[in-house]
Amino acid sequence: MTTGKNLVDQTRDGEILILTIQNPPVNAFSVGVPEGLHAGLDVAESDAEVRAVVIIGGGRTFVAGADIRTFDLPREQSPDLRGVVNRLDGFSKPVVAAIHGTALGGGLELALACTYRVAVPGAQLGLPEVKLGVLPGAGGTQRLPRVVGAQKALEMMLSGNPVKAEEAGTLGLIDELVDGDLLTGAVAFARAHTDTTPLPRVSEKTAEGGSPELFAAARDGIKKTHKGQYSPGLIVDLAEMATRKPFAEGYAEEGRLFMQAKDSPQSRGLRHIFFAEREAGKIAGLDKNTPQTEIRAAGIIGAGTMGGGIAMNFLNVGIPVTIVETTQEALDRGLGVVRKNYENTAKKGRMSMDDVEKRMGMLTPTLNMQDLSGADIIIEAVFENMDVKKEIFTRLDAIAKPGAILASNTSTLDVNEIASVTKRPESVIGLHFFSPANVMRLLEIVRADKTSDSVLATGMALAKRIKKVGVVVGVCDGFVGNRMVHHYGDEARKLAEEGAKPQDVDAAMHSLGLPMGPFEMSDMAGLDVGHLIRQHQAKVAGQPKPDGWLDRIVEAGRKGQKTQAGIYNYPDGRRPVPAESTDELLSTYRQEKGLTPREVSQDEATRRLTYSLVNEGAQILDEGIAQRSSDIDVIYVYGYGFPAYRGGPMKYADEQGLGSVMADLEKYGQTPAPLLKKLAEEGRTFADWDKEKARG
Ligand code: 3H9
Repeated sequence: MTTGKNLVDQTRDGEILILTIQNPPVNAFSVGVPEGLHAGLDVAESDAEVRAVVIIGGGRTFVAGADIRTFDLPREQSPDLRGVVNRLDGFSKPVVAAIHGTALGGGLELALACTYRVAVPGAQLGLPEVKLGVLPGAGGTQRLPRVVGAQKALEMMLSGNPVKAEEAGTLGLIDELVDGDLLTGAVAFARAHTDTTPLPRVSEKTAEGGSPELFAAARDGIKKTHKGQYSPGLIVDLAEMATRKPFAEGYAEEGRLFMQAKDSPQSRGLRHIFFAEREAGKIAGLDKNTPQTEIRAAGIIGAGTMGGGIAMNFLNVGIPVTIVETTQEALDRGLGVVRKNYENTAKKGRMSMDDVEKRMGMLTPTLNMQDLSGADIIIEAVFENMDVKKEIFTRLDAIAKPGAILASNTSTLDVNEIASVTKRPESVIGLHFFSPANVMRLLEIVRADKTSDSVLATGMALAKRIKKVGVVVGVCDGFVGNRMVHHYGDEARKLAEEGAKPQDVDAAMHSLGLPMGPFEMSDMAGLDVGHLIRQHQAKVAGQPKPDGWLDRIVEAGRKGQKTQAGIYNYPDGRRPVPAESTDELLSTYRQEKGLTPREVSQDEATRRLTYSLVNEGAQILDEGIAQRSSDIDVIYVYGYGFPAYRGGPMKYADEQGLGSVMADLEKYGQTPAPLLKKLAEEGRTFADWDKEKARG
């Protein structure tokens, strides 16, 4: 396609032609890049004085990959990376790829088609396509095994993780590590190779180490690491071809399979999450230059599982933490757990014992809340009780220094009410971490009515700094994630009442790729929590004591995993085994309530459960509790195990078509939320709604 667009600068250093790709921020291979490279190669071909070419990225990086945004375009409008790669492979003069920042995906494929590669220390080289549900589609599956061997190539392509230039050097992936200025080094390297004949070509090499056992093990491995996913198997097949077939054959097959993978719903789901995660960091209506509080020291109230886990996030990035408890015993226990977590990581070889001590050395335990007076942010992480939280915030108001951020890790309570007991509600925010807080990447950032822009912006920046995915949510019972999960749990309970076995309800969600179904999740969280809430709500409303089948399970002393018995039995502590007692209890319950059990198909269970999430999600959007439907997807993928390759519940609904989602909701007796109904009737999607809202 000719667009007239050219994103590549041409300059000369004597007989070396320098092509600089200028497509900030990451020099993605967009329309205008191939045009510019071809124009440069035309010059190199026609000008006898040009003896070699250097391709380099302008700004902070080499090419970070094909432009993912163009994957939805028709083929003829897409930037033709394979065209450039083909030309480079047979090019008559040496071409040197000069790499800094990242050479990822199509970026590394571009470099692999060049004659030579040089890089600065610290540059990263990788083929992350698997993370987007595709496969390297511009020769990567055929060239990488020919350079680094089949085993390392499989490892890189299946993990998607890059290697640093230093390691790339030992693998033969780069020809020289450049100390000092990259362009100067690359030009010197090119100059030293102008007379080399014949020019080395990766496509002419043989891929080493491709034993049948290696590929059999890889096929076995991906069943666990990439369960239910489509592209990893194709990557293994193509890597095997690289070791067995002529280059041209494997390359042609790669091109065909790339298009197939790119057009799969799994890739659409993963691409959606890639952009959704980045979008979630943008807060509508907030100026980019909003001043932020510098976080140099943190305070945490509560050294339980949550408080300890939260502390670890700060310690991991070098922010010292003061942690407060009410008794020495609780403090010792909490610190013991943090230490043990770090020591376990050290045992696995992922950190040194020195690092363990360094981190523990930055954690100051205390029984005196007054010791929090120097903290820039204080996070309360005590149990969910409004009175206790209000008391803590009243005290904090008197202790915390002016400008300090006062955060609550509440998962359900009204942050406005908590803020109201302070004289500085603008400094109060909710930071809802997910358990285990040192592992789970999601952070719901709760914006209360009076939270200032600066505090909100600091909360989002802090999320990034402690390597979480922050999503802004509004105040309501359960915020976004738990509010939706509440409806999901209700639907699961109803399915069991209607006749489904709990393990079949869970299996329905496994079939969608979730590691846990709703009942396994309830058992893990503890059934007593919901039971206590229901009892409390009934008491407040003056209603009789709740007597659902889940209440009966708790009353029988089965609180979930922690008592080794809940909806399931846990003979080895962790693995759920269906419990006959639950079946009997359910059967008695149905009889008492006059419910006639019926067959519930897995398909019905999957739809009802998933759409209960979607329906509440639509309501949440309508109320402005979430900024965009893609934020809800990020929450469900990072906080609740919804498979990224399905794109999250809202994207999943878009893929099914909102008309069919609405029809199913009605068929199964749920009332579609007004927004869902409206979009369905107009033939639109949640993604359309997000776009429209972003336009204002
Ligand atoms: C591929 O190459 C297929 C080929 O094999 C075959 C083709 C035939 N495209 O992450 P950041 C945007 S598949 C379009 O915040 P960082 C990103 O959305 C591709 N846009 O920065 C964001 O936009 P905004 C294989 C892209 O410094 C902005 O750039 N490559 C792309 O934290 C900044 O990004 C990959 O999978 C792209 N490829 O991280 C690499 N990449 O400002 C994907 C980024 O509007 N990218 N953007 O929100 C990354 O992993 C990270 O972005 C990177 C920088 C590490 C590069």
